[in-house]
Amino acid sequence: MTSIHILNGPNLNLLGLREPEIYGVQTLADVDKACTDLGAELGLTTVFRQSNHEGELVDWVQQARGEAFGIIINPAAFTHTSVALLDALKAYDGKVLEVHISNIHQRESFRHHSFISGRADGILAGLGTQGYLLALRRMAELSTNSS
Ligand code: CA2
Repeated sequence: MTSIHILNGPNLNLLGLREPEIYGVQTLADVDKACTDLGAELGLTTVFRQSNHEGELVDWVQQARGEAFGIIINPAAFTHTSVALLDALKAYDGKVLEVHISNIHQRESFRHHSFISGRADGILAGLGTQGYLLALRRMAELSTNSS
């Protein structure tokens, strides 16, 4: 089975518990379950992880080498700060899709720049948690058609 690793950055463990006006009411566990269910329909296995620690996310990106067809990543605040995560993703040879629940371009100017986008094969922002599912559908498409 094709494996997709879904990585989530700092504070996303609070999803659904705080700031529902920005991030919605679904918890990260809800998103994990929705991804597992859709993945099963699409013939993909999903590994869903969250960390508040930059180094741990870097380790997980490195671990995905040779294990995962693709990485779906919401780097959260590390989007705007992390060259380390960018470098790890550049060393990864599979597909990378960057997801943001909110539309980062409609928010404060410091959220407008992403270090990750230069490596991402696609970017989804402002689609709520549905962005994860759309990214998964895109991974299914890429794994069968490669374009
Ligand atoms: O829109 C997104 O998905 C973000 O990646 C979320 C990050 C933010 O720093 C990015 O600019 C955009 C923040 C994740 C924190 O998530 C929370 C969820 C609920 C309550 C508090 C934080």
